[in-house]
Amino acid sequence: MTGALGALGTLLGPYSPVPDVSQEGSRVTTLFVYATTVSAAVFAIVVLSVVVFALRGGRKRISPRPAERSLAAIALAVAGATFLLLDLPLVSAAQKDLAEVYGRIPGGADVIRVEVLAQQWAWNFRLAGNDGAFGTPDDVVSLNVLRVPEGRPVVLNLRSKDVLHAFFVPALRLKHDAHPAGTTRTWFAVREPGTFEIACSQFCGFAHYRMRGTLEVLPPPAYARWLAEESAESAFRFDPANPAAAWGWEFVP
Ligand SMILES: [Cu+2]
Repeated sequence: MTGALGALGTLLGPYSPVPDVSQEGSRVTTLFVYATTVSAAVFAIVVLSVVVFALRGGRKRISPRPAERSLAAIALAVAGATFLLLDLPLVSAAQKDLAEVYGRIPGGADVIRVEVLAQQWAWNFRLAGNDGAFGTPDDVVSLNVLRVPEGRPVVLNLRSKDVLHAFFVPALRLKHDAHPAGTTRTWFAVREPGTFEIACSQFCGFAHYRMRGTLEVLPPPAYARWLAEESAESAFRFDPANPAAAWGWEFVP
């Protein structure tokens, strides 16, 4: 959303129960706050009209025709206002956000690439190691913990081993499906170091509530050090006979 409205998310993001720490998440906060505020206003107008007409009709016994006409006029005004103030701005803002951010996956040397394999009920993460290629012994694989550097774009490839899951990081205002029929893609960038919750937002079986992970955002030098050490360690420990080491795919850029 542009202009003053666009500042809504930036203004209110830090005061949300889960503060927004992502580069583009304020766009989602803006849409959410705007939709909630306008819907609440429309709801109040509708309830107020119903109450006023009920009281007036009961007291004065006015003839039904003018009352019907007034009600129809109010209904038309509310519907028109909803369309002009809620639907149109939301659709156009969402289209703009899609075109500018969510529909455009960043590329280039700066990008951190991660393969995410969801399963009942855990998250598997794979980073290309020191050689920069996926499917090699120095890949860094982790369970339920994703480490990324602050400030750099992180592109995810998501798949599922079994049923539909959804990768959800409330602090990033990011939610994306992972399904077993193919690869889905999304991206994010985090503005500050810290530890944030990863959840599954798609009901995926009886232990769905336990499908949680942690996003650890490190300052870039600490991340580079950690990746280099972990990658060397992975190459050292690599066991080709272990089938758990073999998941992964050709990264879809
Ligand atoms: Cu799940």
